[in-house]
Amino acid sequence: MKTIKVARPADGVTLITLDRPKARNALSKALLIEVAGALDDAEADDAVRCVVLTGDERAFSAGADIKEMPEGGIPMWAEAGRLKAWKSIERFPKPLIAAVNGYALGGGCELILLCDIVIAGENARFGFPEVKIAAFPGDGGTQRLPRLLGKFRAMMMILTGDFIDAATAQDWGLAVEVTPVDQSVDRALEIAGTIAQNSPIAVRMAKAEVLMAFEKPLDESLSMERQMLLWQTEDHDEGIAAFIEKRPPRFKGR
Ligand code: CO8
Repeated sequence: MKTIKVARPADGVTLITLDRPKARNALSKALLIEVAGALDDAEADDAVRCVVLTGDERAFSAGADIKEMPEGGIPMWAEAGRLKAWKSIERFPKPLIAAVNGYALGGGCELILLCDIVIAGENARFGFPEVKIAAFPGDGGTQRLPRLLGKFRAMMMILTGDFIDAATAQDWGLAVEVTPVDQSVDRALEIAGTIAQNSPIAVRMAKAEVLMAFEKPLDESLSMERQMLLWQTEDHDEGIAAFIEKRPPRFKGR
């Protein structure tokens, strides 16, 4: 049975909806593999410029599927299928926008940390409750959260397991905007639509560059920025020509 829904609500935009409402969209292995597969499809399809990821109004995702956690043997985080799926999501090169309503916990929050823009519905609750089941974030949370929020806020969330609300998430920089619950997906789609108008190659390079800020020393990433040679793309020539001729650009992604 499918655990996600995939739609194309607007030109250039794919919408992936996590669809295990009865399990609060817990990240079963099957669901993670389906999300990774949908992103692989979106990557391969030149017509897709941006992807929005969402859950339902009660939960974006309540995290790793606790009912799939083994009592012994290979720990869940080291299982090959899950690891491959996480890697695929992590490496998705096009913009990924999260529209988050309800709970975004543990692995669900780690999934958000792999997104590029986060829109939160007013009822969103973000948290890392792993310590409450004698675990800790195992899909990047201990590393990405402090890079994003700083040490003290990350420690507060990870060590207490307490949730933060949408307003706090926005204040701390985990969400860029807060909307009424029934508008978060529409707002994310609107942003996706704006991104879809831009040159796909420039957007892709810009995403890669911004991510470097979290991964590489400044000298190295500044040098990479210069090396990207964006001005040699056909789209850049088209962008300049369109500006001078006062017409909309026709980007081809080359
Ligand atoms: N996994 C599996 N099932 C879940 C999960 C989950 N994470 N969360 C909720 N469910 C299920 C419940 O068991 C329940 O099922 P059933 O109806 O069959 O009893 C159903 O969803 C509805 O749940 P609730 O009745 O509890 O719904 P509420 O709306 O009252 O509460 C909460 C929602 C707050 C989300 C609550 O369900 C909860 O606290 N869930 C657990 C959240 C959590 O601890 N997440 C972190 C998981 S661990 C993780 O993500 C990373 C681990 C990495 C390393 C692991 C190494 C071992």
